[in-house]
Amino acid sequence: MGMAHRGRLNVLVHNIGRPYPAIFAEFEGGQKDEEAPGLDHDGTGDVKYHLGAEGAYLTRSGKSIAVALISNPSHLEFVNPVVNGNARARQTQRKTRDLYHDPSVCWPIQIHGDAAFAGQGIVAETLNLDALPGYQVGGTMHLIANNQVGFTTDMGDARSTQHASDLAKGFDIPIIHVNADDAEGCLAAVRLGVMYRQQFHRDVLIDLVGYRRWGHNEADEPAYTQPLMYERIRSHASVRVQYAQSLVEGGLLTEEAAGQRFEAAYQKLIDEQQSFRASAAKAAQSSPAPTRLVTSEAVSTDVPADRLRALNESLLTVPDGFTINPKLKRQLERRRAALEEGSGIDWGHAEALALASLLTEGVPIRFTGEDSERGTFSQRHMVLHDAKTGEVWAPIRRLPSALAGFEIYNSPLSELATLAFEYGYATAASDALVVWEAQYGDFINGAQVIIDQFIAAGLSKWGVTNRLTLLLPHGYEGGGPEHSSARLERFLQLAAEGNFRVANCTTPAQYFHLLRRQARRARVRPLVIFSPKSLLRLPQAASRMEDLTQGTFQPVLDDPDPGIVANPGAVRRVVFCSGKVYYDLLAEAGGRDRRPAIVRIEGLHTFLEEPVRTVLARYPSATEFVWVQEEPRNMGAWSYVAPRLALLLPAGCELGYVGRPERASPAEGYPEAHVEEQARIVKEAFGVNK
Ligand SMILES: Cc1ncc(C[n+]2csc(CCOP(=O)(O)OP(=O)(O)O)c2C)c(N)n1
Repeated sequence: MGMAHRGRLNVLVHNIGRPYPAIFAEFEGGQKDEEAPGLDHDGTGDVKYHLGAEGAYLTRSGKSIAVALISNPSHLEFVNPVVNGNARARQTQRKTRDLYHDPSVCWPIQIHGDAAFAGQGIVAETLNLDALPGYQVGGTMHLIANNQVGFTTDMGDARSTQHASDLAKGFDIPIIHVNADDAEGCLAAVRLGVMYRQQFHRDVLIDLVGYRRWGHNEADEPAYTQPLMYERIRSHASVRVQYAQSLVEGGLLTEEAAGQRFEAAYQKLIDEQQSFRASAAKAAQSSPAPTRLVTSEAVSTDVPADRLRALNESLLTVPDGFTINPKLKRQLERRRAALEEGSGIDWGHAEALALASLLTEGVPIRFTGEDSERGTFSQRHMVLHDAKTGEVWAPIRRLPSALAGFEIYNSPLSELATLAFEYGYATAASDALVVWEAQYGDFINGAQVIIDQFIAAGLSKWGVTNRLTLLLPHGYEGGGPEHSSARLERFLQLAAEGNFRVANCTTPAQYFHLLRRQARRARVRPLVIFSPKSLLRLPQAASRMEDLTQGTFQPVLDDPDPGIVANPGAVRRVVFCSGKVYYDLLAEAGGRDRRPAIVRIEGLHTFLEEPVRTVLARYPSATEFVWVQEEPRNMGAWSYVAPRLALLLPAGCELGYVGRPERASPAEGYPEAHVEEQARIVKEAFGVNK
C-alpha cells in the first residue's frame, strides 16, 4: 500500500495491526523504530506519518493477510509507482531461469488525495504502466480519499474536470463513485473493485466522496477559507452516528447498545494511552549501539576463460531457422573472435558477459529503460528480431546454465514513474540486480524527486536501501546542452555516508567488474554509473579476455603508458580526470615525448583515499597537479573531488582546475564551439595555455 498522511493512523491500526501503544510511543515518546543499517549513526529519521510499516490484517474467519505500507516522502503521489514496483517484485518468481509472475500473491493499493490525483503528473505516468508487459501487476486498486478540498484550495481551482477521478477515464479504468457517508455502499464499492481485479487483472478506481471534518492539519482553521462548507459540516452527523442510526432503524441494534459500543471503544483508547504513559515513565532510556560505516568489502568478480567462452557461445545462439538481420549478424559474429583476439571486447559485449555470468551464479536480473533492448546507441541487441518474421529471441534468457531469471523491457517514455517503479522493485528484491537506464543521462532530472527523496535519503530517513543500478549516458561529444551531462555534480552533492555509490568507468572490463561487484556485494546500496556513448565502440577503450578473467573493479586507474611505468620518477605533472575526457587527453598525449601522468578516478563515491595515495607515491618528483573535466566549473566532479584530492597532495602543492568556466547551461549548442572548447581543455591539461 502507498498513501499520504491523511488516514494513515487508521491504516496502521486497523489494516496493519499495529497496536495502540506503538502509535502512542511514536507520538508521545518520539521513539522511532526504523534504523539505517550501515550508516555510522542510526539515520536522521523522518516524521512519523511518512514511515512505512509491515504487519498483518486478521480476517473474521481467522486468516491473516500480510500488509506492507511503503515509506513515502511529503511529495504527494510519488510513492505510487514505488508501490507497484514493490508489488511486481513480490509477484515475481525469479530464482529460476524461466521466471514468471503471479499477480494473485500480492495486490497493490494506492490511496490518493483528490487534489493530488488531479494535479500530480506522476499519477498519469503510473496509470500508463497498468497494461505494459514489463510493469503489469494484475491491476492496482486506487482509492481517492476525496474530501473535496486540497488544503485550502477549492475544486474549481484545482482541476479542469468535473470529477477528481476523471484522469482515469483516459486509461479505461472503471471508476466507482461512492458516498463516504454510506458505509454499506462503500463496502459494496470495494467488493465490486475486488471482483473486477480478480476477473480482469486491471486497475480499478474508487472515488470515495466525503469531506474533511477539521482543518487540513491540527493548526488549520478551515472556516477562514471555506466558511459555508464548514458551517454545513459542523451540523452534519458523522459516519458513525449515521450508520448507528441506520442499524437502530433497521432493528439490528438498540440505541443504548450503539452508545455502549462507542463508549467502550473510546475508553479502550484512553486506557491504552494511560498505560503507555505509565510504562514509558518507568522505562529506562537506552540508546542503541551505533552501527559503523563499512567502506570496503572484497568481492571476487573475475570469471574463468572457459566459462566466458561457453557464455559467449550461448549468447550468440538462436534457434534453427531464426534470421538475424544481416548487418547485425556481422556485428555479433565479431564477438566470437573478440574473446580470443587481443583487445576486442567492447562495452556491449562486456555487459552481456557480466550479466550472463551473474545469471549462472543465481543472481536474477531486471533491466529496463527507454529502448534498452537494442540500446540507445545500437550497442546492446539483447533482444533479437527475426528479419523475416519479426519474432523475438533473447539468447540471454535461454542460457542453459542460468540459475535465475532475466527480464529486459523497453520502458515507456517516462523517467519519473519508471525509475520509481524500479526503486520499488529493487527494494523488495535485494537478491536481484535491477538496472534502470536513461536514454541520455540528461533526462534523469525528470525523476529528481525519486533521486532526492528515495534513492539518496531513503536509507537515513527510513532505513530503506536497495541494489538499484542507474546507467546514465554522460560525456561531452557535441550533442548540445541536453545530450551531454547526466549532472554528475548533483549526485555527488547528494552522496554522503555511503548512501549510494557513484562510478564513471573508462573500460569495458571496469564496467564488467563493477556490475558483477554491485550484484554480489553483501552490502546493499544503489549505484549510479555514468555510462559512455562514444566509448562504447572506441578501439582504444576495448578490453581483453584476461581483463575479465583477472582483477576486479579499480576505483583509481594509474597511467598505464609504458614510458611512464618505466620511469615514474621523471613525472612532474599529474593530471587527474574521470570518464571519457581521458581518451581526449590520451589522443593529445600520443604525439608528445614528455607528458604528464594521467590518473583516472573511476569510483567517485565512496571516495577512497588509499588508492590515490598509492598512485601519488609513485610520482615523488611531481609538483604540478590538475583536475581536468569537460563539464563547466560549477558542474562535474570538481567541487566534490577538489577538497578531497587537495588533502592528499604533497605539502605546498595545490590542485589546479582545467575545464569549462562556470556556465549556466552545461554544454555548447554548436558543434564547432564544442570542438574548440574540448581542444582548449586538452591543451591546458598538458600545461599549454593558448
Ligand atoms: C508534491 C507536493 N506538492 C505540495 C505539497 C503540499 N501539500 C501537502 S497536503 C496538500 C493538499 C493535498 O490535498 P489532497 O490531495 O486533496 O489531499 P488531502 O490533504 O485533502 O487529503 C498540499 C498542497 C505536497 N505535500 N506535495
